[in-house]
Amino acid sequence: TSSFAKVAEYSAKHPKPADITFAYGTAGFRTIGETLESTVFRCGLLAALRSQSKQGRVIGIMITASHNHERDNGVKLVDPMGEMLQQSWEGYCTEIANASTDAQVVEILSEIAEAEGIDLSVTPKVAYARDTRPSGPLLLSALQDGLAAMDVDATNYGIVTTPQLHFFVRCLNTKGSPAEYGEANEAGYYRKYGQAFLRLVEGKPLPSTLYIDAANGVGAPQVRKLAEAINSPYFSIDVRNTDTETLGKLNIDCGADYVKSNQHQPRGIMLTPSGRYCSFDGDADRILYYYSDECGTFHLLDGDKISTLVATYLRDLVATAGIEDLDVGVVQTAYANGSSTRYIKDTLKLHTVFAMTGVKYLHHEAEKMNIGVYFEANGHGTVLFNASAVNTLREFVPASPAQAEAVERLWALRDLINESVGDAMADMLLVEAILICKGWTLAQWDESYTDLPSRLLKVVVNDRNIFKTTNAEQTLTSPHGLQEVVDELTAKFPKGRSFVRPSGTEDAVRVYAEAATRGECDQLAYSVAGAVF
Ligand code: NG1
Ligand code: ZN
Repeated sequence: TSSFAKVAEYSAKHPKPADITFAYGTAGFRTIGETLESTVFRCGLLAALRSQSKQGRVIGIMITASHNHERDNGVKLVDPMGEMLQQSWEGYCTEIANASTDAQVVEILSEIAEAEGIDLSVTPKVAYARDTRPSGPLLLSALQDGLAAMDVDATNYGIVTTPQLHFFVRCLNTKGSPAEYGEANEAGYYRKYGQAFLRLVEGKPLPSTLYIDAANGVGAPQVRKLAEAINSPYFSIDVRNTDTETLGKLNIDCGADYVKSNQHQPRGIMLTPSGRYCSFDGDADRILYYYSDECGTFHLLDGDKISTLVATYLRDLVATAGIEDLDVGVVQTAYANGSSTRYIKDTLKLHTVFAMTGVKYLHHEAEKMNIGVYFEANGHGTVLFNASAVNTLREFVPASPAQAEAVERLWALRDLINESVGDAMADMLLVEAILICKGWTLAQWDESYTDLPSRLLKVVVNDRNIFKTTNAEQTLTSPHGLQEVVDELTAKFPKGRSFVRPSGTEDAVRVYAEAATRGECDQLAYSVAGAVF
């Protein structure tokens, strides 16, 4: 059709590598950066179509590979409210990425337009950005060709964090509505979160400096801008691993993924007792805290600890406010430490559910709760207030100044949350605000429960596609008989828990194990890995 008149010509500039099959997975497309040119170009086309299918609402595109190696890159689409792309469109992405000719690309666009009943006269709108990776500029220009081919009204946000791009998309699409989310630019982002943070902490004792490991990624310049905008001793930071220029530094020996996998501090950070530390990942959508005790032992405060801290604080505020019928729930994945799950159920007495790995699954479960707190153990997560929670809060009439203050704090907390997606900077301010309000050190926060020793292993197999799971990915249904072996091995260890699942982002199978002691946990992990291999 004439709507796609320019597509074939532009597409010819970005031929698909013949030997690669691309797949839109949990984190969009992700592989060696240089091989993604055609895919990113085609994502531009598809984003345009997606925008037209949403009556011209803005669709986001982020070029990043998060915590993965610097040579990798990736691309994902962001839906109008800043959430991950609707699942039914992931298949379209995979389909168009693998079209072998330019004519086929056009054909697939036409087919989707027809299948979805898309009005092609609508002007498509797209907002896009990238992280600091060296392949970023190449992929960005491929994307711009895709947008030009579809006459998209496009906004380039330059180099920002993944959650900032999600935020901008949501702001653009709610502008002028009662659900207006904020101003769709960097200053608007820093202002919104900075102000909400200060509303919560004003008048409380000042915290000590927070050391931030920015993974030599995009979080480094952005968190400095955040600190400038907040401009308050309540947010005194020292940012380390800020070199986004030198090749070979991104995520190497630093960043949230490194700290979580290795259970020790990153390069560039010396731990002293009572010091406060956190790490972002390469695109600043994950955060973890850690500290060292007097004996020099490393303690990690992971996504589960953040989740329980936040859920406890919210639960207590709801109770203080005297609001009934406002339930706080927690969504976890199977990677959540068993101690955290037990703590949420038995001590906090909060509702908790397991979702599949990948934030979109957690997000959907959290939407079903009044106030849903969701975090992956690796530090990716956020909090959602659903429509009924917002209504309840709006209509609630406080009966005392203490109740009124608690309600006020709940509103401020909601403003401090990036509801579109997990956000290292927003989550950091959230944790900081809660710690300041409670007057807690990291060690005091850590006291709530003790993690069981755990181990996550990556096993490279011939074909990970033969591994199929059920029960929120905790039980294998294929290959035949393997789950029985895992069960037998697990039963040998006190507090043993282990599961095997194919990675959604890497060509590997992951083995997780936990048990009462470090030695038993490692024995379990390695014996299960042996059975998988
Ligand atoms: P996969 O590769 O499917 O295990 C990893 C993380 C997820 C999520 C995605 C997206 C673990 C065990 N898995 O998924 O939690 O963050 O990457 O980045 O951490
Ligand atoms: Zn990330």
